[in-house]
Amino acid sequence: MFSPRLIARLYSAESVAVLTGAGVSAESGVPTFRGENGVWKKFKSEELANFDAFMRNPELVWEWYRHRKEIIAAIQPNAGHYALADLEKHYRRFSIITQNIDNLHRRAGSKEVYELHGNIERNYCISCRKQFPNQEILSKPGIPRCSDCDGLIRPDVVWFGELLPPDVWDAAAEAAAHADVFFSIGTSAIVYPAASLPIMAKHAGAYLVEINPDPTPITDSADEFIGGKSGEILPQLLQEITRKG
Ligand code: BV8
Ligand code: ZN
Repeated sequence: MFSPRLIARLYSAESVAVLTGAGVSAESGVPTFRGENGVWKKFKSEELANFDAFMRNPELVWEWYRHRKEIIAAIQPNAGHYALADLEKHYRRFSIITQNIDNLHRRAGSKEVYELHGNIERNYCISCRKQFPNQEILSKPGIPRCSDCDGLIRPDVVWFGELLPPDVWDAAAEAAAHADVFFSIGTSAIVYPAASLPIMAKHAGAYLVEINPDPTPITDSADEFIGGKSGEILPQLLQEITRKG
């Protein structure tokens, strides 16, 4: 399943970076965005994941996020998350750059995690930016309002048309630029600027590996494409590396 080239590269690598998308959490039961049962299917993304939609219809956007917060509160990391957390221990530098907002990498034990699109367990007031954890706002129905200034509370995620957190983006871009091996796992590679990271890494000299059941727009640029589910492939990769290690 893994080429001798990849194993040799992983064996000699100092620095590894991994971009993950919704596919890595699919086997935990988190619906992806663009799959057949994707969350975008019921709603169109422009109706939900952008600030104007939120200001126009906070009720609908909060209904969607309450639904997703409930799903995410009830699930566990899968074997793919745990394999990535174990792989981290074998490298001087191992960065997880995730588009996912479900916090599953950290819950699986990964330490260096860059959340490009925020975290659904965090919320903040749009007027005074006071932070609110889920348990504080999910207990009450309707649109959550700030206890200090009565401002609208929003999920701490990056919506379309919004800038990614500059410090997180800078750290992710730096990790991609210095990776000996860069993995793109479980992402359709169509949301920017996240989708530019695999190509940035390859141009900087990384060996680019894609893990996905289906090809994506970056598959042709990858040095290696491993077709299949991350929850099945990653534990086998860990076994291969630790066997040799
Ligand atoms: C910005 C957070 C700039 C909220 C999300 C036209 C061209 C190019 C770009 C643009 C354009 N028009 C607009 C843009 C920019 C836009 C963009 O890229 N749009 C796309 C759709 C074209 N980007 C932005 O707006 C970004 N901001 O650019 O700001 C700017 C500049 C100046 C001033 C102001 C601003 C912000 C983007 C972030 C949006 N937020 N989510 C939330 O989650 O509620 S995006 C959303 O999509 C999620 O974060 C998700 O992670 C992300 C990417 O989706 P994927 O993770 O890839 O998931 P998907 O379902 O698509 O794919 C799953 C994959 O897994 C599939 O390939 C499947 O085969 C695979 N899979 C399935 N099962 C498994 C599996 N793989 C492995 N194992 C399995 N078991
Ligand atoms: Zn406030």
